[in-house]
Amino acid sequence: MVIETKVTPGRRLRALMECINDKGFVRILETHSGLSGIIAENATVERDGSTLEYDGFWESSLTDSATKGYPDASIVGNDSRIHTIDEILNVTSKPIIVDGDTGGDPAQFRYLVRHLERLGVSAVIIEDKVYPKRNSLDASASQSLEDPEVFASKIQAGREVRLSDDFLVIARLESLIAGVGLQDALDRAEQYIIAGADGIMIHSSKRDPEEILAFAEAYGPLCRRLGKRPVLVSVPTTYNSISDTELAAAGFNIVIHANHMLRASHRAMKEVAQQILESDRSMEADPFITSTAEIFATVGFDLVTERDWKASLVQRLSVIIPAAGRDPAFPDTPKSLIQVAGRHILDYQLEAVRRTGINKIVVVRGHEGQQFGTRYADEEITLCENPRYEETFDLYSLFQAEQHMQRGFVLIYSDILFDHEIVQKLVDTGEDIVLAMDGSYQYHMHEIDKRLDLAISANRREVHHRSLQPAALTEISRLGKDIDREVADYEFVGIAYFSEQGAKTLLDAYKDCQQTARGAFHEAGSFNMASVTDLLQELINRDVTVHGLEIHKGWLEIHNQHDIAVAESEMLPMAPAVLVAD
Ligand code: SPV
Ligand code: MG
Repeated sequence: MVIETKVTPGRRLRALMECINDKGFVRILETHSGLSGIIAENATVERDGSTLEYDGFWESSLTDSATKGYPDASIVGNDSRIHTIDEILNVTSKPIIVDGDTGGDPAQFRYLVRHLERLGVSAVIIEDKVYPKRNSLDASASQSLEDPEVFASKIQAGREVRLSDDFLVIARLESLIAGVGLQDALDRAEQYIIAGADGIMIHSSKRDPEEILAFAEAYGPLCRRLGKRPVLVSVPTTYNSISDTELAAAGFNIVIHANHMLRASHRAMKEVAQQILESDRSMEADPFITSTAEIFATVGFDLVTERDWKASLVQRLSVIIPAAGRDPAFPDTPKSLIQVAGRHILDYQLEAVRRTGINKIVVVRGHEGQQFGTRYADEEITLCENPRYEETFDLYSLFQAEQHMQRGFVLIYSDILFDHEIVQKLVDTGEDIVLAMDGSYQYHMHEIDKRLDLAISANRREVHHRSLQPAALTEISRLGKDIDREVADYEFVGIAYFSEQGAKTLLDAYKDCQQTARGAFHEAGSFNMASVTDLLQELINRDVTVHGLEIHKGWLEIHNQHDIAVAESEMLPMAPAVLVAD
């Protein structure tokens, strides 16, 4: 809801008439602010197995004025009204009907119509009274009717200036309010319909619906005579014993509950203001007021804080790239510095990582470490050293960056190209240890006889079949190169996220194993020669949950010249870091 609400002005504008054509009648609720709009938009009731809701909103002159503390007497100007309308539009998606008062003079009305149509308002209703008008529900107010010809020309002016027929110009008859009777209302209706009115609103301040029902009854034959039937509108404020369903059955297409949200809040505010004074504190008012948490949720504050939290989480993270090892396929260069389309793999990695918002990037160098030279000194990466790269493996390299792990980190192998979204998705899971897992490895051509980092999922069956979920989270039960390709569910992509807690768990296990591990360590001959996957298997064995996030495509491992050729061919038409491998 709220900022997540997505509708274009044109789509919203058309939705009112589409809904009337679809259902025959629409139920409209008054709103006077963004908050009342959100509440009206989301109100639902279950009845007879279906969900009832409002089809749109009424932006009332009475309640817009009252919200500002003003009487409804043409005092609040159009600019202010439009400001309120815009507030409501901004946080809702349903159609809005605007109470245009008398519309002002034809020139003013033209500008109003243009503005409302551009905003995505579906209809404006103007009343045939003389400016400045007085609210219709006050029996003591003088109600001077406009000359019907003058009013009809105003309707025409509004229709001429609108850009599409979807925007409705509705004429409101005040004959019954002014006490000049049904026949005057019918005569005026005829004149306004001939002038092109898209709808007729018949207003009444009687407690009994009799006179508007009499109008509705005469409206059918009148329209048949005129050969068209503009939509018929009712505002049952005083005659509210009649139901919406009964009004629809009588021929009304739009039923407007015109001021109830404001009146409800007025009563509630008055009572609570009184209560606090009486109790000398606010505690007694608590049962009558909404919790701040619900207000936050209603206006989408929780989404703001959630995003803040995620953003700050990402900003605190480091990326650690162990790049100390020697790859026999590229004996003369650190893997990070392998060239793909004229740039180092590390360049692509830095670019992708920075797109996630992570600024702290740590590279652990070893073999041919001097080649990093000064090239990356200015690039704000931190270099760590693994001088024992010949007698150790990637786990040892990773922990040479131990001081950069504390606030959580992302591990990225030095020989992969990847889409930055993979990193973002891992962090977004909110889990402590999450590995990016490719579920499509079985379908890949692996021309080299490389031993892949494979994984078995504890619940693969549940995530295997087709799913609307763009990314499925699973629990890893086994990880390593010795897993039979036939039984493996995934290939580990070489990107893993460790939250602050996840990093601590990993670090504790590492320290522990450093003290206790003797001889072979999982798939490695010794703890020194262990891979990160060996320590992750150790965690799994210690009942730590290691999650896998299933991804498809978006990464490529550079293992030989063929991989480089594939990467280069895919990059040609694309931005360098947006690589999609298959
Ligand atoms: C409004 O809501 O401002 C209206 C309807 O114009 S009524 O108050 O009944 O006149
Ligand atoms: Mg009004």
